[in-house]
Formats: sequence, structure tokens, C-alpha cells
Amino acid sequence: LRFLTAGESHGPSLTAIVDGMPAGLPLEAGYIDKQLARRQGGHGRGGRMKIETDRVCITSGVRGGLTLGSPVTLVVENRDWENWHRVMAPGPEADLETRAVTRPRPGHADLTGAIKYGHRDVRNVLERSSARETAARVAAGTVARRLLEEVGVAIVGSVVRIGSIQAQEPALTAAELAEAVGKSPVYCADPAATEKMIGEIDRAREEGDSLGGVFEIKVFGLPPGLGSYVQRDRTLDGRLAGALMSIQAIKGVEVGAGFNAACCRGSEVHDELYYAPERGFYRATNNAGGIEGGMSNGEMLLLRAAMKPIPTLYKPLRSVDIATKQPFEASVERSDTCAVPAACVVGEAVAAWELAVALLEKFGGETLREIKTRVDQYREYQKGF
Ligand code: EPS
Repeated sequence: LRFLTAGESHGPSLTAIVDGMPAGLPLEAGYIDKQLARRQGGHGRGGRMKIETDRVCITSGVRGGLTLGSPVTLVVENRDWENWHRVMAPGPEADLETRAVTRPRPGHADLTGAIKYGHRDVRNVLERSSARETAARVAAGTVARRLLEEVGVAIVGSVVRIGSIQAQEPALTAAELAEAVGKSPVYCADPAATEKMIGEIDRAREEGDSLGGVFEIKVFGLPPGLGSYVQRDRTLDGRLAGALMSIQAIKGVEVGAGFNAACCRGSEVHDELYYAPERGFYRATNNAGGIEGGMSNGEMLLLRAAMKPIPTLYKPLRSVDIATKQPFEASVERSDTCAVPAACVVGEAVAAWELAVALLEKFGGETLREIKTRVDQYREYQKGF
């Protein structure tokens, strides 16, 4: 199972090609659109999201609502393209002057990207490094989510921190958590913290500033044994951490107790084992976050990712023009104040992707039916182990 994305932020569209999805998986554009809409939402988004209404067009690999086993192509059009087709045209008619950028924004890929690819126009970098690309990643990840759903795996993300506001999350089932998150404009399951987060975002916006935060991804119903300890590139935590870190602006990832585990004694951290005939082996605590030895252990998967504040600010930051070498103060007319809720949806998608890869590695199969049969058999085997 693999995928690639392509597309510039102000180009005609974003594309994802998903290769290796089994045949027979029910998949509808509307199912993907729901996640695209969630990614566009969240209190703190800026002017661009008023222009875009992301919808996926499935142009290959699905017929009559079922995947064919052939590559699935997902296309999300950029509505903003109509304002950019002269600037972004692929041919010699392109206007390369009007929107040329020589002023790299601190905290972005701008300067290093320009040096690396030899661009004198920073636009050639920012068009692709923009988090707009995550629309394509969410589309691809949502196909993976659909597969996981078929084998009883549910993924729910929630925002647990924005700026200085920390949420208190009660232990909820997947459905309860999804419902609580769905009601919150910042995708946070704690209503009191939601109010404070909104206030914090509004204050930052008024002051021309931006905010980061932390989101959590919980995965319910994973069978034990996805990933492996036998080779470093097969560890499930290594892959999930890499996937989360690859999201724009993510600066830290934790699994389970994460950095907190480093401050505790071993006797306080490790999850003790129990056995009950009805459920087989289990743990009463989950500091491991559902992964031990690079493998899912059958408990709830718990991941956390920290996002830095968006670096595009109304408040100016010092920088240097790459053409004149003169200092200037970088500021913008259009930006998001906080995109942590959006990043949470991207986090769900990339986690879904890695888990689907691991699922297919373990259970194989070209059709959904084969995979479901094998997962069911394995769950029975595990109970009786
Ligand atoms: C982004 C800058 C903004 C964001 C964009 C990410 O876009 P623009 O430069 O067009 O105003 O809105 O996010 C999206 C377009 C999106 O779909 O998430 C950036 O520089 O990364």
C-alpha cells in the first residue's frame, strides 16, 4: 500500500494516488468530503478557507461505489486557482513577475527551500511546502480509514491544548469522544477548555499573533501484532511517529505516557498483565499507549503531537530579502491564527494510513472479504491464546 500526493497551493488542484487498496471496499466521495470539511474547519482559520470548499473527485479505481483493486486517484480542486492561473501557468505564458516573492518568512521552508532547489522566487517553494497539501493527504488517509472501519478499528482525534489552555479529557468510548469533539469549534472534548481556547485564539488574532497546540489521536479496536520488533523500519511506533512528524509545523510526538514516562520509575510506568477467559490477556493501565516492542498490543493506541504556532504572522518578524540582502519585517495580509484543529484531522488521516499499511502487511489479501476473514480468525485465535 502506498500513495503520493502532488499539487501546488494555488495551482489547479491537489492529487493523491493510492495504490494497493484491496478490491471490494465501499468508498464514496461524500465519505472523504466529510473529512475534507473537518480539515478546513476549526476556530482560528483564516481567509483562504472562506474561498475553498474542498470536495474530492474520484477519477480512477472505484466503480459503482466499490474499489476495484486498481490505483485510486483522488483530485481536490483549488477554487483559488481562478485568481492564480496567470501566475501559476505551467507554460511560457506564466506571469513570473507580479507575485514573485524574494522575502523569506521566518519559520517557513522559504529560505532553505530556495537555497536547496536554486529558486530566486520563493513562491516556487511556498506553493508546495504550504499545508494546503494536507487536503490530499487527508483524502488518501480517509481511504485507509474506510478500510480500518471495515475491520472494527475507529480513529478519533481531539485537540488537548491550544496555547496555554490545557483540556481535561475524561475517559470516553470512541463514539462518545467523536461526539464531544464534533460539538467543539476547536475539536476539543472538554467543553470548559473549548471556551477558553476560543478566547485565547481570538486574543491572538487581535494581537496579530498565532498559536500552536497539542492534539491526541486515539485508535480503538486494533488487533495486537501490527508492526514488528524484528526490523527497525517495521516498528509501528517508528512509522506512526514519522507520519505525524511529517505534517507541516509538527515539532514533537509522544506515544502513551510519552515524555512523562521519562520522569517516573519503571514500577510506575509499565502496564501489568492480566487474563480473563472472556477477553484473553489485557492490561489495566495503558502508559505504553497501545504499543510495546514496536507492535500494537491490543490496547487503545494513544498518540500525541505538538504543533508550533503558524509562522505566517500579521505581527512582523525580522528577515532578509534574498535579492537585495536588505533586512525587512515579514508580515502578511492573509493567514490562519491557529490550525491545530485542522492538524488534528490530518493526524487522524496519516495515522489511519500507517495502520492500514501495517494491517495489510499482517493480513494480506487482494479483496476486502479475504482481509475481514483473516482478521476475524486472528481475533478468535488471540482470544484463545
Ligand atoms: C498556508 C497559508 C494559507 C492557508 C493554507 C496554508 O493559505 P494562503 O497562503 O493561500 O492564504 O490557508 O492552508 C490551506 C490553504 C489549507 O487548505 O489548509 C501555508 O502557508 O502553509
